[in-house]
Amino acid sequence: MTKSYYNAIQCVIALSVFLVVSAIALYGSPVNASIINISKAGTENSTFSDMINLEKVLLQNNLNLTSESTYTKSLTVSEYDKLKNCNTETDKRPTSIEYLTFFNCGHIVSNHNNSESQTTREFTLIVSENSSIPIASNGLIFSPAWTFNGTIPGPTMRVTEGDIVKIKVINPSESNHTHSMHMHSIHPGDMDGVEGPSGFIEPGQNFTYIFKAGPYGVYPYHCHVTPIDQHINNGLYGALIIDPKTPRQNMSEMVMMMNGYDLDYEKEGVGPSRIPTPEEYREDYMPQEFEHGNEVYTVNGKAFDYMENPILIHQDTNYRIFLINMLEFDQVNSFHLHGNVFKYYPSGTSKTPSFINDILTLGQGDRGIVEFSYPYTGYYMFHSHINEFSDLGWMGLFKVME
Ligand SMILES: [Cu+2]
Repeated sequence: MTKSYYNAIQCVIALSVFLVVSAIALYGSPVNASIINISKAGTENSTFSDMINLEKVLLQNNLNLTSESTYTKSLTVSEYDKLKNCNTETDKRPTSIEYLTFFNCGHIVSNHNNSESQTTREFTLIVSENSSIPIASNGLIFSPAWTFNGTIPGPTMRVTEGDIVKIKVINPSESNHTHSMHMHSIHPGDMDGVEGPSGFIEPGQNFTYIFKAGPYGVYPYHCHVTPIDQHINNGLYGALIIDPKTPRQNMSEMVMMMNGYDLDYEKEGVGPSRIPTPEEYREDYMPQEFEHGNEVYTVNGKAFDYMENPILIHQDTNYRIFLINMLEFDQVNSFHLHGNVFKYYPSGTSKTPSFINDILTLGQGDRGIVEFSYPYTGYYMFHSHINEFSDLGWMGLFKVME
């Protein structure tokens, strides 16, 4: 890390300490404010300063984590959604800070058939090819970005295993390209976003993807129209969380989507999206070498966002990260947590961790669940251990308080 960054960190720390002290003086102990009843999660008004937005968000949502909660009675859909911190403002476009804890659980339609109840969750994703996305605090704007619902990454859709999921993807008539949505997880081929109508939503058209959610886990979704690297680089992707019917251990949860931006993709040329023909090969002609590469790397869309706005968490408290790698052009990405180790659940498809580590290396599209608790207070970095990526934006800070 460069000296200027250490200086920046010191400034951030000094400013944050000042804000915290001021907030405590004004509003009382943040520790007391953070302990709220599970049944009130997501509805309690924060008593913390608005100046530290993320702290407010996390304090609002911090559940009582002193017990190792297990669930013996079955929860209603609305109880479970409250526990999962589902945001009711499904039309809202979260900022990159809000994105961390912003779960869109869709519009719920419940059907009761005798003793069986079936939950259907409906989502709408509207494509834009003309979005402007702030990707760094220095004023850098990614434009024109292609987005689902106006943000990069697109909305985090959160459902429960067994739910019927309906995702309507609208490609407006102003678009110049065909798009689609391909989500990982189990579903029929005609809902896969590749072949047939699900794979080619032309401008002015829409398609509704319908599937029964399963298995539980954490998945990416993204446009699957060729050249896919262009459609992904421009921003058409997001996270899909399928929760188990019986909840995981209760803890505060975050989404971290690792991505990058090739800012001059169009100038460098679109592709490659095909192999050479036999004639081209015989004539010693090979398609142009494309040198696509990212100039900016982030977690959740904006470079250095969580360095400039450290994420407040508490000592001896459990946290869960749904971590997804949507980086294009680089073979791998990594996640390293300072001063700690974490449990890792590949793809989140098991409740038993596969290993305990302080670093995780993921290929394109790979993802999983990270869980940890800090025994000591202090500031701790999390970042790609590929230091080029860190220097170009992919680093953040946890501020661990008592
Ligand atoms: Cu597309």
